[in-house]
Amino acid sequence: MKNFYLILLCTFLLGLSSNSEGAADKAPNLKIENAYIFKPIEGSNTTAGYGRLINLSDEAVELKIVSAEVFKAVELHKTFEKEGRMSMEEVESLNIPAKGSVELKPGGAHIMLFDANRDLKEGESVWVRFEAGTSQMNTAFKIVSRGTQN
Ligand SMILES: [Cu+2]
Repeated sequence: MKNFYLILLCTFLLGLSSNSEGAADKAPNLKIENAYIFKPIEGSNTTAGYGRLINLSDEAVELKIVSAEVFKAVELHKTFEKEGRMSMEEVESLNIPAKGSVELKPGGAHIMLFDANRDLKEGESVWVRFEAGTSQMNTAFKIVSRGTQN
């Protein structure tokens, strides 16, 4: 339920997000495992996505989010606790250490997806585009129901 509250909070933080269509070069030294997006709750078209970001290279990477299929705007968010309440804020990028990984998970860092232009079905996949330095990568995120993943 805490996460549900966070999602609601995010609907108030709607901002503008860039949607540039750049070159789709692969970023072979990066991969995202267990990538999933919660199906938006009834009456909402905003949701969040998670997964494990893995950097296979010898250099740290600053990962940014570029765009997502179906959704009008995307942001990277970090969650923090302030005076006993969970809140979140947009961050420009996430640092993934050399040969390291960062876990996006409920209650932690996540991708925030705004304004879906259609209903999403459980089990379908949505492409999300990320950028690391000069390269970009697309990753398929699976739509799952809240409660089936943690
Ligand atoms: Cu958020």
